[in-house]
Amino acid sequence: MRRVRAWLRGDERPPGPFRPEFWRSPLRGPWLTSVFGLVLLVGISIMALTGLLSYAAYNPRLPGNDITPERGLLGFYLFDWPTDPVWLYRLNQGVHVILGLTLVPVLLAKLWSVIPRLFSWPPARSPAQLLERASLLLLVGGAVFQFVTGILNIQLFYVFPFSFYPAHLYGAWIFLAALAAHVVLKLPRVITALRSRGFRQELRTGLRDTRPEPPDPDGLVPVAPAAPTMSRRGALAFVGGGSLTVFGLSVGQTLDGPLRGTALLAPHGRTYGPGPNDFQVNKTAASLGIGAAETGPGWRLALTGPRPVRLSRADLLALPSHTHRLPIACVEGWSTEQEWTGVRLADLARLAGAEDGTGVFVRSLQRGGVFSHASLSARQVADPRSMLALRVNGADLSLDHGFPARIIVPGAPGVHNTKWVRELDFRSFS
Ligand SMILES: Nc1nc2c(c(=O)[nH]1)N[C@H]1C(S)=C(S)[C@@H](COP(=O)(O)O)O[C@H]1N2
Ligand SMILES: [Mo]
Repeated sequence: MRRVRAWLRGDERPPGPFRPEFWRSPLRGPWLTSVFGLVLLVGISIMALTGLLSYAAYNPRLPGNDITPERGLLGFYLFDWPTDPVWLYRLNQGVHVILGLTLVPVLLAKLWSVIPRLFSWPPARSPAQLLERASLLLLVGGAVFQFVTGILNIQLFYVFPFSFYPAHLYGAWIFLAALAAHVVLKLPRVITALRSRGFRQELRTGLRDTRPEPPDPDGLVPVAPAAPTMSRRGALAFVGGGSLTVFGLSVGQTLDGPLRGTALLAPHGRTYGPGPNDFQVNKTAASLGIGAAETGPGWRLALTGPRPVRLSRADLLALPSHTHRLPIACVEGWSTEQEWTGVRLADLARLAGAEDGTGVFVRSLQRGGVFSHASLSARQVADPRSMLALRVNGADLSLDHGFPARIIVPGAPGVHNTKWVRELDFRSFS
């Protein structure tokens, strides 16, 4: 009892990880932590930029597109997402997802390198210190939360009890605020630490000459270091090798083509359909209960506008058709480029009597869920490559790829390429 009181007063530390002697790795120290921290800072800055752009790409100001309508001020930077270059969203999302995966080993290494700080005792000596530690909770918790929700999402493994989009968006802002404070607070120490040892020199230092860094005020350097079993260069190679492995086994799902087969960590398997339709499927028709009944000869496309029209697939095939190679790029990081043939959205708008400059609200046969509808902007409708696709790679669309008709818009997120379209409702959004 007296023991516990002494711990609580801070006169004595509880045993185990709360004692500095517990942490013995001779590699821990401000230099190594700063190297990992710097890599993360650069990487996470790119993650933040691509993440916020990814949100803008949804054109969330258009009706029905936003999964986080209560975003308030956080939408301050939104802009009308362009259709050119067509690879913009593909690149953005590929970088966001693949870089995120690649940074995982670095994040783990960084957390490992500072873990003694988690057990510093007493937990706080002053209100200011308490505040600092609370901000670290947001920082570490925020980082772990963003990486875990992101990775679970690309695995389509929705085990968390909340919706991914708002969680990942609001989580990002909380994490970025904590990160900004952390960087401002730590920058002077990082600079000193990085100057304390030459990077090249460290890469030339083998196990035999590996010594602990000099004692530091933060207590990262062990007071009772064990003999090294790995050099700093070995630790960097280990973490870097882990990152390279993750990168090498995932990048193929973004690059597509022959490299698709190398994406062993990609969650979606490898074959998807017959012949020309053999490319990645997001959700299959069967999984949504869409079958021959509603997609068969009785299917009609409704064009809603000043002059409503109903068209069969044969009617659509008789209209002027256009063919373009365009990507489907999913928010989950995979992408694929295919040759699509169909009718221009702008032609369909004119057919429905819509004025120039109208957008379109697209409805799918699929009922319910965020995929059952999407708004496309006036700019997207006006692009001559935006189409209601009927065929792909010279064959009819397969049911899984959206037969009888689907949307293909250059540069749009995959989720706006609505499959199994039943209605195009041309409207002015401004
Ligand atoms: N109706 C409907 N359209 C949809 C989807 C869906 O689940 N339902 N998935 C979207 C998403 S998230 C992507 S990435 C693309 C994938 O198209 P694909 O399955 O033909 O490759 O379709 C989009 N269109
Ligand atoms: Mo997607």
